[in-house]
Amino acid sequence: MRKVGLDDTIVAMSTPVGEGGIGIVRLSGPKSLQIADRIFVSKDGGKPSSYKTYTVHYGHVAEISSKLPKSARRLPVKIIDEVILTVMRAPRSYTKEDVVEINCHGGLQAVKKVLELAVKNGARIAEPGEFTKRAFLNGRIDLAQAEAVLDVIRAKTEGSLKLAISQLEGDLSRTVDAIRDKVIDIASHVEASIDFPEEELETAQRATLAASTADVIKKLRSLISTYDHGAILREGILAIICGKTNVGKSSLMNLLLKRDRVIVSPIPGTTRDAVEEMINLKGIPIRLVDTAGIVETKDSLEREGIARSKRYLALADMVILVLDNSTELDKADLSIVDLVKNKRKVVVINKCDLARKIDIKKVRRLFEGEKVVELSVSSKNNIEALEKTISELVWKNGFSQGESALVSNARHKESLDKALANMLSVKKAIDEEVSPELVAIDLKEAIFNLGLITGKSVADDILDRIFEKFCIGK
Ligand SMILES: Nc1nc2c(ncn2[C@@H]2O[C@H](COP(=O)(O)OP(=O)(O)OP(=O)(O)O)[C@@H](O)[C@H]2O)c(=O)[nH]1
Ligand SMILES: [Mg+2]
Repeated sequence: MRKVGLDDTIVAMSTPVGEGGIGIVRLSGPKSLQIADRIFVSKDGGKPSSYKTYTVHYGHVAEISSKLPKSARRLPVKIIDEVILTVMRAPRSYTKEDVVEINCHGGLQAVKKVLELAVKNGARIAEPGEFTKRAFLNGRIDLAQAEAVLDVIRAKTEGSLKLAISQLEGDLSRTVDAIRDKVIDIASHVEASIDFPEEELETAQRATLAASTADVIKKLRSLISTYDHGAILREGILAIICGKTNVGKSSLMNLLLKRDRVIVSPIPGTTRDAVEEMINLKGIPIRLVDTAGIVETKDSLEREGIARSKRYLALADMVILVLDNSTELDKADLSIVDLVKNKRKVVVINKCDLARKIDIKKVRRLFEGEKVVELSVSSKNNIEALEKTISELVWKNGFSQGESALVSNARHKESLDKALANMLSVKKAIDEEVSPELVAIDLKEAIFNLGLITGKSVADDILDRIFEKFCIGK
């Protein structure tokens, strides 16, 4: 991302590219109202720069002749679109700057023309995420909240949305800042003993510091432990349906997707390529992958498909291993059992509507301690049990959302891990009665690392990396 200041006025299309009911062009910056004056002709005769904040006005975006005297009623030379214009004055706007939003008719051409006209009159096309970046730089939201904006946009399930909104509201930031304040408090005591050497850390003081440090460590550990859940809600999990050919993997994929996405047929080797789709299973975003049945084959196409299945398996967070109730367990089944040995998995015995040939006792022995669900995709029997089992496996340590702040972003987790390492080293130094100078260094680092999360300490390149993931216009 280009280095940009806050002194210019940016413009972007804030709705997705394409046809829609409306298309919104958003301006933000010190010249937003002036630029709007130059491109908007209202029905009420007023000018955007004279409008009150949070007011909505009907009119036209048009090329306006600059030759007319200022006092004359401005006449459009060329009308571009019929629009609704909203004014949100600084500091009560998304960016804390003067913001003008123009609701155009939702065709690409109209929006493009309005954008061009705004640029011609002094605005600059915004970088991805620049509106949100300004909201951060102008102090309306902190960095973790800015990142949550993107999570809200990308939320895959209700659970992901709830988490993102909670972070946008500042729940995580408050928790992190509270821990950071505690570390600052510890650091101030340690610094005092450096500045006044006669106040060398006494035993009693050492004990208090050790206790506060232990408390911070406990809080950090507890926050870090929420990452497993948080990351699942934010990123989803990768679940792979695997098994030998013809056991009903694609049929199961279609059933869980609730639509006929993949081809199902009685011919073994139907699925040649891995097919990935997102599902929402009891609020868990799952990237579900149907794979080619794994068998020994001389067919080169099928072999490539199987190689793909194996690559996917290596990445899987969870495996749904499908066996066929109506056939005996054979070498093909057993070779896959071996492949998924160390994976978190659910074993599905499909086609339970047909006469049993599979040795169920042997299956249970093979997968001792793991979940085995008997079902029939054809008769939709016991599917609810499968969904429940998958959900229990995902939340294997039990989980009820909403009780505390959750960490879901890998960047936040990394900073918390570093801060924890710093604090463990502080604890060790206090216990070993190391000089306060050394303790102070680790404390400073912990404060820095915690500050990275909310953006209290942050480098430009980190900012750039965060905001370039955003869409233009946000
Ligand atoms: N009776 C019965 N037949 C089923 C059931 N599930 C799937 N089938 C049938 O089994 C055959 C194979 O199903 P698919 O879903 O294509 O199997 P697959 O595992 O994806 O097969 P490959 O892609 O070839 O590896 C089809 O004829 C399905 O209609 C079931 O629960 N009961
Ligand atoms: Mg298939």
